[in-house]
Amino acid sequence: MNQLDNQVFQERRNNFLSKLDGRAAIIPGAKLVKHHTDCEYPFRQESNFWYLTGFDEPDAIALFLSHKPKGERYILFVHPKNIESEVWNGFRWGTNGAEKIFKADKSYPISEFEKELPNYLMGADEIVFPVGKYPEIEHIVLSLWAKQIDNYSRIGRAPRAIRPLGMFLNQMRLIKSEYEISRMREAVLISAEAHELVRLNVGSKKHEKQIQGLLEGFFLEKGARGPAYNSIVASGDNACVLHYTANNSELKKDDLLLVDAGCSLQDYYNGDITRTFPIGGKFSGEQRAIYEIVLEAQKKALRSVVIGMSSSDIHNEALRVIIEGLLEINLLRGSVDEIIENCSYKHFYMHKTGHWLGLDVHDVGAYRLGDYEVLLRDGMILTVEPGIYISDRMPIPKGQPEIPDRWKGIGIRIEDDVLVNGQCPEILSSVACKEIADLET
Ligand SMILES: [Mn+2]
Repeated sequence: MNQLDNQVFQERRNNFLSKLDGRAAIIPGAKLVKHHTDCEYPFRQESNFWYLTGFDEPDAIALFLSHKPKGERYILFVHPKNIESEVWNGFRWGTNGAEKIFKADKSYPISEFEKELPNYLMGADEIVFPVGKYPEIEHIVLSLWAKQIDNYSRIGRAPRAIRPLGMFLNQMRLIKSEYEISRMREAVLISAEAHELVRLNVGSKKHEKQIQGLLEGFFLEKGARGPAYNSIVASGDNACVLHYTANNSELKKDDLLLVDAGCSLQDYYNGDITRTFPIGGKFSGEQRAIYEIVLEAQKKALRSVVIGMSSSDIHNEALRVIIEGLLEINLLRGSVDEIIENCSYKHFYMHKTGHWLGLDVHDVGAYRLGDYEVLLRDGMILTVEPGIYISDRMPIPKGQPEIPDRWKGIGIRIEDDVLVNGQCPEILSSVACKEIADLET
């Protein structure tokens, strides 16, 4: 780990520890997940654990102890050095590396977690732990806590509650630092370049899988870990399946191709971009009409990514344009307000217009706090991704017209990644073309 990265993680830990204010946090890292028999999926560190440690090995556990004096606040439990295991499965940092390179105040082998935990929890006001996700660790934490509560009547001190981690970390992760913004720029740029590569080479490809290969090969070539999520390569009617990841159809030149894909960097920052374009290089009249509506909706929504607006403001901007557009071509009937009121647009547009983006593709952070909308602030990064999907899978809402066949099988989404920057939203994914003139050949 280089000095800059070390400083970044150190600052996050200091900030987190000050928010803990007398509490002890127990944060497990990710485990390897079995794919089949003795083969595993590629390791993916848990995002909160990564955010605070930068430590990329499985099964580790971090303690953050804001009630302890300096020099005893950051504890890492890791796999110890073991030459035989390392010959089979690769290098480990061990407890020495955890202390020297990753700056833990103290590190132990994972097997000592249960033995060491009581000392470290002693004196904490509350415990911060992600309940319900790590049964083996939770069992240890809860039985220890039960003992401490039993002792309360004798010694007058025990953690009084267990609180969720998100209360202390989500807000920090939601606002991206300059360092994180630069990492996000890189993740999104590689993702956008991959979309360009796909569009420019679609003519020589015959199958959705080949497009997936092109995208994901490019991610690896650029030094990313791979796709941030299962790439969606959806031609024709497949695009009306929102999470279509089978990618097993042949490409037809009269169809549109919807590609929703982004890369994940070595340090897990993610891009998430969608483009839709005609495979044969020319939109049909119907495809063009729908594309124009989605593009206009997306541009309107993008303009509202400014300080003080909320996610639902952005959604409503896009939604109105989509409904107006569909009214104009007689795919909807009624007034805009009435259609919004009774949700009779949802057979065409059934998702929201975006989400936070960062270390998680659907990044942490609330969109509402009870009755209040979370308002945009500088340093937030979100996607803006309206779409229209015309298929006969969904029932037609009461009072709405039947869909003529010529419209069916058109699925279009346009998704950019945007940094909130005062009154001037910065579109990080603008390298990927979306104007009709650029998509037609
Ligand atoms: Mn998205």
